[in-house]
Amino acid sequence: MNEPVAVTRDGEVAVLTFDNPPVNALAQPVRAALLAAIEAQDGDPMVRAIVLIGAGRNFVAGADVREFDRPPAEPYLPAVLARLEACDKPVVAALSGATLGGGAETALASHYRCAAGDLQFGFPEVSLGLLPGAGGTVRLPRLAGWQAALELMTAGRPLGIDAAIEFGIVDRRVDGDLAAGAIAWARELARAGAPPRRVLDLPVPASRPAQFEEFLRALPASSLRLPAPPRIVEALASAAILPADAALARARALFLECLATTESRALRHLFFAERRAVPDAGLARTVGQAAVLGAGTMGSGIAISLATGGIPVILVDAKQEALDAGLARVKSAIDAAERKGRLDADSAVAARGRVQGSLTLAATSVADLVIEAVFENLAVKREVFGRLGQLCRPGAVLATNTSTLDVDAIADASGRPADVVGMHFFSPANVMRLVEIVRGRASSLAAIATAHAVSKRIGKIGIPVGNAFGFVGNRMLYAYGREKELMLLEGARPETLDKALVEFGMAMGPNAVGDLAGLDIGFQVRREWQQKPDDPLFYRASDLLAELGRFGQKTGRGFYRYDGPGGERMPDPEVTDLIRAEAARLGVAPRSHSPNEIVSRSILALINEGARVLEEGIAESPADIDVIWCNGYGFPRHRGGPMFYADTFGLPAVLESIRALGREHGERYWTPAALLVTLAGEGATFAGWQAARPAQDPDRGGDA
Ligand code: 3H9
Repeated sequence: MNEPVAVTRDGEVAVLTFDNPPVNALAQPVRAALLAAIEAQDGDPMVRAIVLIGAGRNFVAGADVREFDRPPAEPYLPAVLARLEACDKPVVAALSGATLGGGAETALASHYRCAAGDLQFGFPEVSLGLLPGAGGTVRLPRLAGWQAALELMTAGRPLGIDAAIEFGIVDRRVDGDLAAGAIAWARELARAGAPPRRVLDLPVPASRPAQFEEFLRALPASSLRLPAPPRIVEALASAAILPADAALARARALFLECLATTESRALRHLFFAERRAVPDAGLARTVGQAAVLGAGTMGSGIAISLATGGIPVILVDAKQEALDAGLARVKSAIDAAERKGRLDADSAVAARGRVQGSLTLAATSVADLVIEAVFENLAVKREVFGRLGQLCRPGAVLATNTSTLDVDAIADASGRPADVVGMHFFSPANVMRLVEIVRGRASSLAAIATAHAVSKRIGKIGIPVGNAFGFVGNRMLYAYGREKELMLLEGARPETLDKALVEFGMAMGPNAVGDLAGLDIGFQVRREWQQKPDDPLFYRASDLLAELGRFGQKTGRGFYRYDGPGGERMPDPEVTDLIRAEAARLGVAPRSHSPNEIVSRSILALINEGARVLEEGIAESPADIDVIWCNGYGFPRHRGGPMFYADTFGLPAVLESIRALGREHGERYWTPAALLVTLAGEGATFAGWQAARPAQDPDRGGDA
């Protein structure tokens, strides 16, 4: 095994190289080795300057997040960085790639900073429910000022090299070999007798006392509900008035407070759940050319993702008009990404160059991966796959983007079902990161691995799911939505339901989501759904509005109306009247609902269905369900996803609440899932159940 901090010498310059793959995280052995190396080099009379650098692409991506769930182990990072800063010889940090969190703090505790062009410097702690806990809140403002520190640390977005230089964080850019450039500069500094330039010795920039209060008030309500953003502001406000030592201690205390919160545990859970390894990665086939069938919103969204992710794509549609519109959507999305700085000019040119259009299905014959995104109808999809089976070259992976149809029935029509998988993207596909990867009965391991590898390559999170109605996400959505539909019939207003669930943390209320997606879409799905519950109340409110042509935003009316001057969403009393009359016709007695009841019924329905999906093996793990719901359906990340949330709530309490709902509303929808009953009886959790299971070997069928 490599030394976690390798020490080499280049004349009078000692070079300390972080070497802890994959991202040089500051795990305990790295901290211990850094401390020992600094002490040794500081005491060595032959050494006149020190360079810190990372092995591989990154300097240091931060603290080792895995350690946050274990008892703390010395030496702690703040103490190590204090020793680094106290070093009597100039320390030059040579930054590259991910220089994040504790890595950025290590850079700030160094005396001089140079960087390569690929630098990503920032403080992503906020996305883990944390604040910079090793001096970042005290050191950064001394270089970059208060406003920059407030913005960088509450947003968590990293800076590139130009901005880092502009903010005074990085002193110089090194083109060419970073180590050589840093060593030459360190030698220059040593020979010129340059002193250590300690950031903590720099003057504290002026601040207005109200500045922090104003910044806090301007943060979105969703940030203020989280533990970290207000504490980040508090740590910075303390740094503006307290002596450095006291400010460091205050920041550390706030960091430890954040670390202990359920919200931070939830965010850390998602961090690892979202970085699931690609299954059978070695079997993935090379994809040099893709094709997308159907140039509608979904198809063009997928084409944008492929093109910006580096995969050439042919967008195919039978109609010239639809193809032109699709290609225009692709171009305008890439232009917008360039305008907003999400793509640099060269990458935007390259992405535009990767997209071609075609009016003929035969164009798919050159593709290694075909993703079908045509009309959601089994007969149409089977016909398309029949032709793809003939046209596509052997080994090409054929993916369907169906959201509810039977992947096996589609695969069988191709005549080569081993090559077929589902890739269920979420709309807008160029924005949403989730892809459910559906294994059909005959899908080969290679086809599944290819779908996962492509998802990762284009920056998406691919989650494996089984082939059952609605897969994981939409199946659970039906349980969640069922309750709000019943509450609508019981007299709850759409806006009241939405408000309660948004306050719980959902990105949007379910009625607003329905209007955005189009109520006609679900209506159509339910018409074709063979095993739909035989219940006249099931989704009756949505179906009624769809029958009346109120499809949502696209028709200006749905659960809300959108016909004001700015097209903004407004409550519509007419909807309440319509649903009330329908409820009376169906004999549903009106009642009132507290926000608490709205949230309980919706979220408990979701959890109970999640437990069923697990017990049936449709989802491989509770963590997969959490990733699906947080990335595809706007479940609040700080609650960790429905199954993590159930664990924090306590499964016995979840079970008892479901039973209580059963007593009140009948057991038709409120029979607890068997898995939930078992786990609650054992005092166990979903996470514990997962950890105790043998490695998954789902029946994936097919050959490799
Ligand atoms: C912090 O620093 C607190 C401080 O204030 C100090 C307080 C005292 N720890 O994302 P990838 C693993 S908080 C442990 O797929 P990419 C990851 O799990 C920390 N492991 O690669 C995966 O493992 P595996 C602040 C980590 O190239 C592998 O590395 N820092 C960590 O797409 C590859 O990850 C952050 O929040 C970590 N810190 O992206 C940075 N980071 O191979 C978080 C990664 O077993 N990291 N791993 O599946 C990132 O943003 C991205 O990983 C990065 C690379 C941009 C670095």
